[in-house]
Amino acid sequence: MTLKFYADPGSGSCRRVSAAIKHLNIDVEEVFIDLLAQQNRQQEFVTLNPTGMVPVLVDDEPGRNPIILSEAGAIMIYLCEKTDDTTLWPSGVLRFEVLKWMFWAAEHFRQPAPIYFEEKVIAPVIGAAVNTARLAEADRLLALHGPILDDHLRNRNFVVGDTVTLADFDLAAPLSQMPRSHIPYDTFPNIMRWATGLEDTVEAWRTSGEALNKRMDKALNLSNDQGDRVAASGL
Ligand SMILES: N[C@@H](CCC(=O)N[C@@H](CS)C(=O)NCC(=O)O)C(=O)O
Repeated sequence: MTLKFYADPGSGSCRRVSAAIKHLNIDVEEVFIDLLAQQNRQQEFVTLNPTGMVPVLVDDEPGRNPIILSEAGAIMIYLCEKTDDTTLWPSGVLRFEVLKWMFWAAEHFRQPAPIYFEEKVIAPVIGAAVNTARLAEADRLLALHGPILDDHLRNRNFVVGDTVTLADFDLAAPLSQMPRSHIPYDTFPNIMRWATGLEDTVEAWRTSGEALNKRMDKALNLSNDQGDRVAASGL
């Protein structure tokens, strides 16, 4: 096996990659990086990714130096190119549409989700006061960017074209922690219809979501001192 996928299944960013791996039916060796145990801070992992963040992919083919990639978007594109996929990563002008939405997801749409997660999930676990100013900023960002995606999805089941692409995974990932963070995406009916449709029709997306929920349920069922580890983990 040449591909090693370093991930914690509780992470929405890892979910984007694991859904792509499953959808493309790629054989990888999964290496569990337990964020609760701070394995992402151990030297061996930081050597792979100096940011100390999952996911990471290592492609170690004989006869050349290993390719080490972090950033879920880059990893997903790499895997599509490696397998000559043109479904998740379509060719021609659609590819640039996909790329546009992936950049927009990273720079705009995904921004409020970690704030909600930290303030609504982590803060209560560690007994910290909720930072209402941060939540207000998250609400402002959601009110700014949510309508853009909601309008785009008005008559669509997928973000680009008529089938699932990497743009869907990148944009749907921040909804992954919604059962816990209660970020109010449900004020956007087209976003909710599209997200529900993805869960219902894209098996790889559904199963990666089930794995995430299972991991999070276990992670949050913790005693208080372990709660500090959740906070430090950045899950
Ligand atoms: N920009 C990165 C973000 C990855 C990320 O935020 N990973 C989180 C888990 S969702 C992580 O590893 N956090 C650990 C930490 O911050 O210590 C990507 O798109 O892959």
